[in-house]
Amino acid sequence: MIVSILDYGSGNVRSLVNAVKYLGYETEWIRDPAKVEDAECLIFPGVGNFGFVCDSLKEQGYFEPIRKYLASGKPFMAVCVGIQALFEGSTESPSSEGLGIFKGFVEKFDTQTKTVPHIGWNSCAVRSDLTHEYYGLRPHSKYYYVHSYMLPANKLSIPTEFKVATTVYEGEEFIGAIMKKNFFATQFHPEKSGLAGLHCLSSFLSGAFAVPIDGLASRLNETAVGGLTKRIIACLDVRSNDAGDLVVTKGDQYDVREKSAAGSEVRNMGKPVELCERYFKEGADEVTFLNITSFRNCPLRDSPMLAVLEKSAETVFVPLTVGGGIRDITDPDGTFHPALEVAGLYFRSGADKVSIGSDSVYAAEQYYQNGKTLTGKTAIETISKAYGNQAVVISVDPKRHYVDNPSVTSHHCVETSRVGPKGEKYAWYQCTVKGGREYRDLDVIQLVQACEVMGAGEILLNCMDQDGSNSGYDIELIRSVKQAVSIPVIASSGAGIPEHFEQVFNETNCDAALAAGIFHRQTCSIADVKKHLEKTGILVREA
Ligand code: 1PR
Repeated sequence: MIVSILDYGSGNVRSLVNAVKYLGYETEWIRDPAKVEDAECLIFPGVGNFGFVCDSLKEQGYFEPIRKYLASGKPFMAVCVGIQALFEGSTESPSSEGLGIFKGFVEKFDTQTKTVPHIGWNSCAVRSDLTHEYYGLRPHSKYYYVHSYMLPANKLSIPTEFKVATTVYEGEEFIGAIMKKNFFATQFHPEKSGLAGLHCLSSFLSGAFAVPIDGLASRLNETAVGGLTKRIIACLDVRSNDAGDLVVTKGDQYDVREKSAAGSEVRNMGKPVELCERYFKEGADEVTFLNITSFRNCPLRDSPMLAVLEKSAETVFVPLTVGGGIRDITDPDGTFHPALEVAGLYFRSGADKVSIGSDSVYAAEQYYQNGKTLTGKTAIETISKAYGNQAVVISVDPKRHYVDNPSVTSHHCVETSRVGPKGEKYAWYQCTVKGGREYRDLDVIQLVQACEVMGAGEILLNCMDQDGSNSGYDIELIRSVKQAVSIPVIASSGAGIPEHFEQVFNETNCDAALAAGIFHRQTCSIADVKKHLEKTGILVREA
C-alpha cells in the first residue's frame, strides 16, 4: 500500500512521512486536489493555525475531493489541526470554514485556569470501553499534544458509529481521537509520540482497528493517573569546532572553550545526530538543538542545522526544536529571506518548533518603544500566525544584575538568596543578545510579557549565571517568569543531579525542565531522572 500525504503548505509534515517510512510503507505527496481520489490511504496532517490550514485547503480546491474521499470509505487519517478541520469552524479563526464532516466548533482552552497552549504528553482513552485498543490506543500510554484550541467533549455529539477517546487537561475534557474502521483522527501527534505513537500509526496502517487489551485490571488502575506530564528536554548546543567539524558543545556560563593548560579548544561532547538518537532512546520528551554561532552570517541553505534536523527526524519520534538564527536573513550574495521563510525551511527539515533568541529581544524593545503596539511584522508574529503560536519558543539568555535596593531601578527585581558579590540582596535579570555577548536595557519579565502578546507559545528560560554550574536551577528567576505569563515555561541551566529536577518542578510549577551537561557527561541518564521524579510523585512519561 502507498500512503498518500497531503502537502498543502502546513508545518512539519516531514516527521509524518518519516514515521510512515520507518514502519515500512512507501509514501507519496499529494500536491494536486485531482490526485486525492486516486489515493489508497490518505493522511491529512495539520500543523498550525485553523484559518491558515482551512483557507489554504479551500483556496487550493481540496474541500470537495477530501469529502468525496471520506465518503468512499478508504483509509483516512487526520492529525492535530487535521481533526479540527473536520468540524464546522473554530473560534481561532471565526471567518474560516471547516470541512463540516462533523457538527460543532473548535474552542480555546480556558486560559484563566491553566497554562495554554497544552503542550506535552497526556493520555487518550476510550473511557466508555477500556476492553480494547482502538488503533493501538492504550489507556495507560502518553501521547504528544501541542495545541491551544480543542474539541470540547461535553459539547460535541459524534455519531455513534465512531469510538471517541478523550483527554483531560486540568478539568477540561476534550476529544483526543475519533475512530471507526478505516478512519482515525487524532488531536495528538502519533508521529511525535515515541513508541506509543508509532504503535497507533502502525495499527491504523495495518488495519488493526480493535484489539482486546490484556492485563486490563492493572492498566485500569493506571488510567487514574491521567493528566499532563512534566517534560524532560535534552538540549544540544551545536557549533563548529576549530577543525571545522560540527559538534555538540557545552559551556560554563556560556563559555564553551576548555580551560586547560593544553589550550582552549571548543569542548566536544559528541555528534549532534548520534546524541539526539541516544536521548530519544533514553526517554527524552523533546530534544532541542541550538545553533550557538548563528550570529555569524552564512547562506541560509548552507545552515548545517538543516542536515542535522533532516537526519535526526528520520529516527527520532519526539518533538524537535531548533534555535539560533531564526530571524530575517540576508545571504552574503544579498538574497533576503524573511524570518517566516527561514522558519518554514526548518519546519520542512523536521523541526516542530523554532526558538527565537536575539530577535525576540529586539522585537520586545521595539514593542515598548512603540507604546506597546504590534507591527505584525516581527518574526514572532509572522511565524505564529502561519504555524500557530505553539510552534514559536522564545529562548531567553538572562544575566543576574545585582542591586542593593529595588528602588534604584525600574526593572523587575527579585529578592535573592544568592546574594551578590558585594552582599546585594536584590537582582533583576538583564536580557542579552548574540549568545550573551551583548547586554540590553530590558529585563526578563518585560521580554516574556511582550513576546507572549506577540504570539509566542512557550518560554525556554536559560540563566547565564547557572549555565553549566551543576548547582541547580535558578528557582527565583523561574518562579517570577512563570508568574508573569500564562504560556508554558521550560526551566533551563544548572541541573547537576536528579534532585534539581524535583526541586524545580515542586518549587516553581514550571512545565518542563531542560538540561545539557548532566546528560552529555552521563552523570545520570534521562531515564534515571524520570525514575527519581516518579518516586517523588511527579507525573512523567515512562522512559
Ligand atoms: O540569538 O536567536 O540566534 O539564538 C542563539 C541561541 O543560542 C540562543 O537560544 C542561545 O541561548 C544559544 N546560545 C548562544 N550561545 C550560547 C553559549 O552557550 N555560548 N547557548 C548558547 C546557551 C544554554 C543552554 C544550555 C542550558 C543547560 N544556551 O543551551 O543548554 O543552559 O545547560 P546545563 O544543563 O549544562 O546547565 P539566536
